[in-house]
Amino acid sequence: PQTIYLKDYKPFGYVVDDVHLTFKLAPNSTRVVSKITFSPNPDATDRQFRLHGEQLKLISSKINGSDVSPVMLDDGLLVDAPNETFVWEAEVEIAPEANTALEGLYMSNGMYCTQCEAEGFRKITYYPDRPDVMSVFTVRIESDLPVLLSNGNPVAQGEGWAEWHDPWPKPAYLFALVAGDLVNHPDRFVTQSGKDVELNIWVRPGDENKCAFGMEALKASMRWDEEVYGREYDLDIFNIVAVDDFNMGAMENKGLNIFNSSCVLASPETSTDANFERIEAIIAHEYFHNWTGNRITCRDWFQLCLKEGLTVYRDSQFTSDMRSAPVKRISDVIELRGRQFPEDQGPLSHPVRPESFQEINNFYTATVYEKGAEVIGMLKLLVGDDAYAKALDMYFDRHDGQACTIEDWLQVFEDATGRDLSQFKRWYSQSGTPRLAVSEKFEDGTYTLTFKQHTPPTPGQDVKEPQVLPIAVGLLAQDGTEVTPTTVLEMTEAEQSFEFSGLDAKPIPSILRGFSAPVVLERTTSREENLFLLEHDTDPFNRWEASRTLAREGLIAMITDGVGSDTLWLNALKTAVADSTLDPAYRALLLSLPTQSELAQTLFEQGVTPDPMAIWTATDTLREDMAKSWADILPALVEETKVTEAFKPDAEQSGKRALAASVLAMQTRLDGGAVAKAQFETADNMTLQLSALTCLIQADAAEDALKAFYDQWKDDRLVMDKWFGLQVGAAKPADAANCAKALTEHPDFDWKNPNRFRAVFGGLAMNHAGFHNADGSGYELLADWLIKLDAKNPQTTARMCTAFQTWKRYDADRQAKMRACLTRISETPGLSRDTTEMVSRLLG
Ligand code: B3K
Ligand code: ZN
Repeated sequence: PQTIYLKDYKPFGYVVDDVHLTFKLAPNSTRVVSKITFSPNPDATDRQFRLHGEQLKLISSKINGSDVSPVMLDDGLLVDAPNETFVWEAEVEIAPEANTALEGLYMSNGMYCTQCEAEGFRKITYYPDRPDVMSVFTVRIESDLPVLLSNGNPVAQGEGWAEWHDPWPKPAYLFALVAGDLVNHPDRFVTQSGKDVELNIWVRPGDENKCAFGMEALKASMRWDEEVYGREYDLDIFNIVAVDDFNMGAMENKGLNIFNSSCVLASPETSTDANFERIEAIIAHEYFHNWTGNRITCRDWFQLCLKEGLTVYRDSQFTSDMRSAPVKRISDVIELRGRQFPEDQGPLSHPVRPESFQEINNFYTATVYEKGAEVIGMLKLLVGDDAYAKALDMYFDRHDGQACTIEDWLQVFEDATGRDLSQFKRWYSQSGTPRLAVSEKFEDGTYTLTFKQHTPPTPGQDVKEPQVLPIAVGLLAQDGTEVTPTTVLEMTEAEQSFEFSGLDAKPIPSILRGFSAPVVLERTTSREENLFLLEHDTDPFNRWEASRTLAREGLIAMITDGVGSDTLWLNALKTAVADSTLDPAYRALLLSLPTQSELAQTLFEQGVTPDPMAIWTATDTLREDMAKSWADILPALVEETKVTEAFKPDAEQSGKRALAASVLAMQTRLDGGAVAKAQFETADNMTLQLSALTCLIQADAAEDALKAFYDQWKDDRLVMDKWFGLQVGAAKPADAANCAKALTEHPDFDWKNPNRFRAVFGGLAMNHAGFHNADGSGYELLADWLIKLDAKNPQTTARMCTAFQTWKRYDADRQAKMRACLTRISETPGLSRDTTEMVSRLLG
């Protein structure tokens, strides 16, 4: 496969003045007629007229009304074109029903829909399918289906057809079309300047009772973007469509967002609190793209973080405002460490702005998204809130309607603040997670913190330069009072010291408050100091971090030295968890343990080969000890977390249920599942039902409940995804692969549906000790199915190959087994470009 480089960027030889598309829909023979006006691009030197196109049957092509005979290429066509404005017309035939890759125009349960980002439009018609080519689109859809949707505003419709016009110039990746037998959940929104916008969520008949929450989230997002960023919606109508077969979460097509049904449909009976929160965030994310992504888009795909990092940052701000800011921050850091750190520390490591790729779909990663958002958070911390607001206003002002780069983005900050951001820019170009070592000194009333930063080599980058690190620090006195409130230290050197003078006694530092930079803090803090911070830190993040560190260190000691649970920590944590003045959601996070994968990574970094089974056992032992030693506080926690009002998926109730779920897990260890069984039987919402079922599975007492759950929910696809996923995810290590295998033989295992495939195999990959079971059965099963899926759906296959990204952490035997699986995948005849690239990077 061909490698594309950032440094090779060249503008297209022509600009597109307008696009007219007519779709004559038919499952196996859809005709797409295009009429596009091109003019020479004054900014380009190369006037080659080459259009992208894949899997298209060209019926006819004309320039200025005369037939032309293009040179047909593997990935498009080439024609002699005039060096002046001209009209290109083409008719192509495509087969949506045969499209199992779910990219381009495809069918899902009788409904037509599209997914064009990143390079799917070229499967719809011949076009310069690149984000810097922007145009106004007019679309005519001809079909007998009752609902026909595209971008922009509706222009006209009649029996069997509809026309849409999108006045905002956009790249082809934001094009969308939907046609189906759909019903809508309608609403309206009046923008801050008084414009009335029609809102709809379109779903399959039967799902209309699952739209209300998403609609509220949409309106809240629209209001929030006006209030916080001054961004108003810009069309007469905003449509959201739910589709069952979708490769990712959702897509921000202009005026017509398309969602994986799992990311928009919600009801108390079928969705957990976590589902509700995720849906709210994704609806916000896609909506926020209207400005950060659509009005201002990316020049090329290397700049993906320009829209994704910023939009993730914005959606996390939104969630912090809607719910609890500390809880959101901690959850984001758990995610970052769980998904981005392993990526950045393994063979798939790449910069936030990659410099080359073979298949761009492989770079919609935690690094581009989540680390990309962290970079913006650091920038805001460094320049301050006011300067951030000023820079953003300038960004929208200066670049509206353009396709931009990271250079444009940073320039705005330089112009707004007068700062030189050339060193900061390394965050976009250097891959890997910086490690930050700290030492301290106290002398004559002056406390000195000395930091050393170091980023280990990553693929293609052996040497790293120091990065700008905003390090938020607070100092506490021995009695727990704060002597120095949070101060942001700006580290720019490889090694740098910061002094705090005028202190009476040596303080206790609270370093990297709020996780102010995405680094690994290498500080051997004594157990006493962490216990102190767990009790006294005023920064909620670092208070949580202290407990997490104690948990991790305790578990590592149990694994490597065979010691018992850290009872001092368990007691301190018990006090915090019993403290009813603390937010229940926060307490639930306080008592969550580091993941087994995180423990494996820590051991690996300490030079110890992680044994997944030993990690599982230590975790299980600790949970057992926690349940036993906290038995006396459980009844009060049960009382405190009872929700008596009607179900609401808000921060308050979901926090209580989150804490209650942890309590139930402890109770189950003590009573074998009696309380969980009762809860399962009486639960009137999915959060309670599922937490009970999880406990029963872990107590080996779930046989009846699993059957009852199946009977109750067999007709609800999204709930059945949970049923599939939970069984594998919660299976005992030795059973996980067998469980997954048995489920693949279940009649409801529709493996071509990405949600169902991910339920089973995502569940397996997340079951650390199960996936890494010593006999290699987890690896083999996953490899078998990845090979099978690749022939149908390369994108989802390639993404799931990341299950192997940590293979170098483990012992020689496991490494050999994983390498053999990866090699077997790579040797599959006809393997997709997507999976080929992933496997070759993984094998390094
Ligand atoms: N921009 C889309 C993701 C497209 C993924 C293409 N493989 C959704 C989002 O980030 O909002
Ligand atoms: Zn996005």
